[in-house]
Amino acid sequence: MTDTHTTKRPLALLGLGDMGTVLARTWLAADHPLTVWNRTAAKAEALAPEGARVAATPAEAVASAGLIVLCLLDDSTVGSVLEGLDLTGKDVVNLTTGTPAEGRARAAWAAERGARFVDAGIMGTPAMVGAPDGGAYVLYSGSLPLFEEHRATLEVPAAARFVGEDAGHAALYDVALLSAMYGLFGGISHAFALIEGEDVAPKELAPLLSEWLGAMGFFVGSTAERLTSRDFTSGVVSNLAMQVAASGTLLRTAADQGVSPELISPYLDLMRERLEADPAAHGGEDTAGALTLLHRRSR
Ligand code: FVH
Repeated sequence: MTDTHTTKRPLALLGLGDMGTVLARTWLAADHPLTVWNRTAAKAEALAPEGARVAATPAEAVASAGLIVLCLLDDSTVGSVLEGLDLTGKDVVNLTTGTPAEGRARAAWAAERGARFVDAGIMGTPAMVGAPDGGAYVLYSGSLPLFEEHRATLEVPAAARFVGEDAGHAALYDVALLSAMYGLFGGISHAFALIEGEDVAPKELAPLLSEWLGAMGFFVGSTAERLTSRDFTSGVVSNLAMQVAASGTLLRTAADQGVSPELISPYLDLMRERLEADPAAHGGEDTAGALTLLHRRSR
């Protein structure tokens, strides 16, 4: 049976932290029958006036519905909260952030207990979830039948994107996106550090920085194409040799401004290493070629 807004089946939500509470409120506002449980009971009881049924224990919450949604601190908390409960015939959706390995292990764990399982990664903050045009979305992977059956319910708080039947893939995409975000935050932080102490207000740099980062967004698609083709040289406009030479300017400016290069030097070092390995072969490449060194380092 496909879930629609006219057949709102009950769901249970375990975990009412900042994110879980917002999720609960969006389902309640959309008139979904909702049972909630939280370790700190006051957070669950606060939702009763909005229509939530409050479960005294995780077992009571799990028994109340076929769809069980988890939004807990981490994977070990999921394991401890669900320990010993009867999950036979349940559909478990895990919105708790974890690693791909944890997602796969939790899927196997759920299957052993007779449950269907989907792991998920929430791409958004609590303020973005449930807000019209808030921009949040949730990555899902694992049981496609579960996802399709409950899609309408899952789309109430935020848009849903199914990324495959490997239960580890939602976490993989999630961590990839978050990792890119922190690289971006690092570069932005370095840029603002450079102007500190100068007669430049952060608000003067900010619009130029936003515009520049937007213009550099092409690197996402071009890198994907180069990794697919393994062609790092065709159509290169700013080659590795030039960029390594220019990186000296970045490092000297950081030194002159009294700013540690620690947030940008790892990528600059990687470019230099790629070039120095074989200047003739790699000097004409796009910088995307440098990332081929990363896997070797982690092994
Ligand atoms: N908040 C955010 O911006 C991000 C957005 C992206 C996704 N993350 C992940 O979502 C999960 C929940 O995040 P949260 O923001 O709700 O986190 P907290 O407010 O810290 O709430 C944690 C809940 O977990 C419960 N909990 C913690 N430890 C235990 C335990 N040992 N046994 C039972 N429950 C536990 C906690 O209960 P309480 O402290 O209220 O009693 C909260 O319900 C998370 O994976 C993020 O990475 C959020």
